[in-house]
Amino acid sequence: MSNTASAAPAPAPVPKLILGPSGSGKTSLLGSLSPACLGQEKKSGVLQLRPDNPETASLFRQGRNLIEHGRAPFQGTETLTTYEFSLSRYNTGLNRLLKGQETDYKFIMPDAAGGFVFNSGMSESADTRTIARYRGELLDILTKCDGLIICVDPNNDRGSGEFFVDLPHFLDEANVRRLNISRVLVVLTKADLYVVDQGRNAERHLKRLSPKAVGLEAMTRQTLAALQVYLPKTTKIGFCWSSIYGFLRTGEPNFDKTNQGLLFHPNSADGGIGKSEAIENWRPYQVIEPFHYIATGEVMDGSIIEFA
Ligand SMILES: Nc1nc2c(ncn2[C@@H]2O[C@H](COP(=O)(O)OP(=O)(O)O)[C@@H](O)[C@H]2O)c(=O)[nH]1
Ligand SMILES: [Mg+2]
Repeated sequence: MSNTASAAPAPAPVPKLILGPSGSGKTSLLGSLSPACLGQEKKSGVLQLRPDNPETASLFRQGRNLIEHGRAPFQGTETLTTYEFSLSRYNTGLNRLLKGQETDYKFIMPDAAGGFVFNSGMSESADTRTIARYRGELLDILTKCDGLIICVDPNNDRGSGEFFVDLPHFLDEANVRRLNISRVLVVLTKADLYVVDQGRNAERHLKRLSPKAVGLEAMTRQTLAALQVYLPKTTKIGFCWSSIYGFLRTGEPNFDKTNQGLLFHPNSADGGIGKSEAIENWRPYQVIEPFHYIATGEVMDGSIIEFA
């Protein structure tokens, strides 16, 4: 065989990791990425989403029902689940010359009930062996990954604290000195809820609120500094808003506080609206952008404020 060299498999892509306190909206964000990608081909250019394990395939299937049912149908995970998926981009222009026809980006998201990931969240129902294995896997991904998304719910001023104390603790206990992460993105989830009192002004109001200022307050500047100890000086840190429900064209959140779901959808109590109208109405706010940024380093539509 003369061309064995060219037939060698491409090296496995370095993973990107998604973390965040329990209840911060990780599963919802990932579940809604699937319908968001389907509906926004033009916006994302040529990004394609692929589940890499059965759990993720199932989550993506549930995600495609989001509009039909009007709410994120993602139950809290009872067990430790690791979601794995890939985003691939068909390169055009200069990128195509430099990187070839397609680039694959691999993402991993550990998810579990009750925080779990670190000491303070440990569930009493899980056995120590499971916890040890899980922590080992997490450490392995943390030390390998080159991009990190941290989900933070800015509406919850109590929930995130422990997580941000525990993450540096975890690294310290494991004797980690430096992570090889080139980009960290703090995603402020449930943005619709943060401005829900603004009515039709909500989307406009949100655009004026700095995700960096709100993000630093939510996670505190000190905990960011504690994390930065483990990051190279060159690591870029970004902040962005995100909402899986998004905003109607009138500017108000497409979120019904009473029913905890979309304002209008085919199965709503008042008889609902047609599916195509519901799809037309559903404009998730910056759901693709965080993943696109962590994968490529490119900021779509000014969605992300970079810090470092
Ligand atoms: N209003 C609103 N609620 C959200 C959004 N994303 C998630 N939620 C809700 O927040 C809760 C926790 O979300 P979940 O994805 O389970 O968080 P996880 O524990 O980090 O995986 C659920 O009740 C979701 O429906 C959002 O963009 N807007
Ligand atoms: Mg979850």
